[in-house]
Amino acid sequence: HSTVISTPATVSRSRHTSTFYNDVVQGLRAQQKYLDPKYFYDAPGDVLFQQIMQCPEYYLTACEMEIMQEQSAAIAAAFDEHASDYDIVELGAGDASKSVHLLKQLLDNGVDYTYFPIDISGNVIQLLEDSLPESLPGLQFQGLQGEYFEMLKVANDISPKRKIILFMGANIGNFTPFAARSFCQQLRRHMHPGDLLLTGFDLKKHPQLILHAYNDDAGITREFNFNLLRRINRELDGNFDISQFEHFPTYDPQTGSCKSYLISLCDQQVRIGDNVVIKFRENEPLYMEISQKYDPVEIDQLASLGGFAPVARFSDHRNWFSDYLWQ
Ligand code: AVJ
Repeated sequence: HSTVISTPATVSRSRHTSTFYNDVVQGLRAQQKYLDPKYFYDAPGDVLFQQIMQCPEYYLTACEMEIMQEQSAAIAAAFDEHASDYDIVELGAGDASKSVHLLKQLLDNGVDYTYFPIDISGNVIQLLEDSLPESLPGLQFQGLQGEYFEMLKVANDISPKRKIILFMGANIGNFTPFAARSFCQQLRRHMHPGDLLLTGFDLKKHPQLILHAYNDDAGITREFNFNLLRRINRELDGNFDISQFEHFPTYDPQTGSCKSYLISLCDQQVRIGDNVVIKFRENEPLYMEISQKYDPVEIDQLASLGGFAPVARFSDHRNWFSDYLWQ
């Protein structure tokens, strides 16, 4: 059991015509320069993100881990109350270190399901394929490497059962509230009657706590951001000089928008491959990522605008993080 299903080779073409290349060039040529945070997750990026999740400042992982460890029985009961004969699909599964508790609970309950972890990182999916047989003996699973909706269709083609979709780790925070709304609407269109969605939200809390989570003292989050520039240098033949950029995380407590930037420290030119030269002005920001924070009212609004009805909510003891079950 070790075949990862991934996007057909026609989609990832040679160096200068890949979607990665096109997205990077489009973002760097924009009036307000930006990069897509999904590209953080190459092999070194995966390692750095693992380290972020272990940072004392990055409370999100510990919060959701607590929810999964202590409330898996309640979550499984909610699944069975609102769905029957289902599989589990996880969008952005990562190392699945939180969801394994829930998966184990379902196995213990005798639920007959297949687990479909979906991730943009082929590296992550391969690691899961290698580790799951040991961590969860008897689990039926199929790793899917690629984009969420494309791979959700693949999961539905493989198995006709209803799907319970896990979208944990506050991954939804990587969308602006506007984009989160259209993501939820799109996701709902890819779901069938009787499917459920369990999604994790990082909640608004003291702004300093939030800012610190994205500005850890060891500088791992900074390295995580710089790694994307290094990836561009490596994979797209770029020549970013990392020492000429500064990591600048921000949090706006009013809107809940936590954004990180890399600030150009001087007027400079960056070359990508043979054909592209990007000019940066001194102090010009390169927008790297949003990690949106929500309050419960905003989450209920998002559910209803997305076409979902809230079913249950599971929170950690400090009420810093919630996993919502929607139908
Ligand atoms: C994986 C998107 C949930 O936004 O908190 C962590 C990524 N970036 N530190 C987040 C991230 C910087 C993370 N998500």
